[in-house]
Amino acid sequence: MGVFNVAIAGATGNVGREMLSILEERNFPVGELHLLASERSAGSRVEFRGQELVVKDLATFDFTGVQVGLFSPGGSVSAVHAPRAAAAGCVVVDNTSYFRMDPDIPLVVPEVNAHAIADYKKKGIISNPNCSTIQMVVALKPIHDAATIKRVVVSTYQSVSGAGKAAMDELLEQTRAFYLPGRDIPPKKFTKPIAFNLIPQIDSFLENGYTKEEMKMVNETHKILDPNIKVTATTVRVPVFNAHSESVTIETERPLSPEEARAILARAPGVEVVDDPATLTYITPREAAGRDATFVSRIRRDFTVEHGLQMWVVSDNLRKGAALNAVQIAEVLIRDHLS
Ligand code: NAP
Ligand code: 3JM
Repeated sequence: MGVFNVAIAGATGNVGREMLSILEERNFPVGELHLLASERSAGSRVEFRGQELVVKDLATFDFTGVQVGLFSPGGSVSAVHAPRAAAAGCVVVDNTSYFRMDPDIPLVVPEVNAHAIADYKKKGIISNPNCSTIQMVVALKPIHDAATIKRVVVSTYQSVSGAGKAAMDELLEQTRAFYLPGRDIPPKKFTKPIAFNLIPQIDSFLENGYTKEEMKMVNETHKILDPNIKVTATTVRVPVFNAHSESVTIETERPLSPEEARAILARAPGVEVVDDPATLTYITPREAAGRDATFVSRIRRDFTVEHGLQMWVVSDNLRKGAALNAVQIAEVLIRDHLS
């Protein structure tokens, strides 16, 4: 396999910077690397493999000769520039929600539906799912294969890094100000103070009473895993810097004991089971941050239904929830389609 010219749009952001680390760590066969952002940070310098690269303005960048685009510049920006890159022959892996439900654009988690990547040919764009969906479907897939999931009830505990770098600063500054009487840092990225608090709203509200983030989990799970699974979600922002946690309640058609589920999950790709109540062994977001796996703990029976399971699922939202999943998609793309 040769090398591929790569562009990262949104390279100065939380997801973009993680993309750079992951390309480096996984030794992705990068030829030329173009770092793109808004005109605000054009001209700034970012290091890759020990070399300083100058950030360029996405708005004026010509994608001719670039084979792979890793995009996370926000939905309205991808809406304009992902099709423009695709028209120049660059296959885009887009991290925003903008194209996810387009029937001609595959929505991919490689452990679950890598086969869908072949559909990139329709529009030259592949969508990366929402962070909360990705880690949930990685853990649901092996259980669905074994016992057919009928219904899922999920509540999330989502870290602030998922809302961008300014949101991380907001948590840090509000936390510091908490100890300095008279210094109040009003919310900007969030609707309410996030330090020493939690907020049961992520993204905007829809007419059905759910938030967009909640409906992303419902609709994206249908598209990636199975439209027959009933899903209801409550998504909550918590004062954690990195890694999302989820309480997932599952009802299956066939019986599956917690012991069987634990064994199935232990051999599932991308999953690490961390589960032994006797030794207080379970995962927390601080332990999952910076790691690649989707961690599953607290696997137990839900006694309120005939065939029910409960589990606790944690993963680094900037890695498996965004940049790592996108790079894994790009790895399959170059191996199976562009080589
Ligand atoms: P962030 O830390 O705020 O970074 C935003 C990035 O987008 C920066 O590089 C910024 O460049 C760039 N940008 C903003 N406006 C732009 C424009 N008009 N033209 C070109 N570049 C522009 O946010 P983030 O956490 O990295 O998230 C970025 C996007 O990725 C989100 O909006 C979301 O759609 C998506 N996302 C997806 C997931 C997922 O689950 N798949 C998770 C998190 C985020 P400057 O430095 O020039 O401002
Ligand atoms: C995660 O364009 C925007 O306003 C970005 C909003 C956003 C999204 C999204 O809808 O693309 C912020 C954080 C996501 C996402 O992954 O769905």
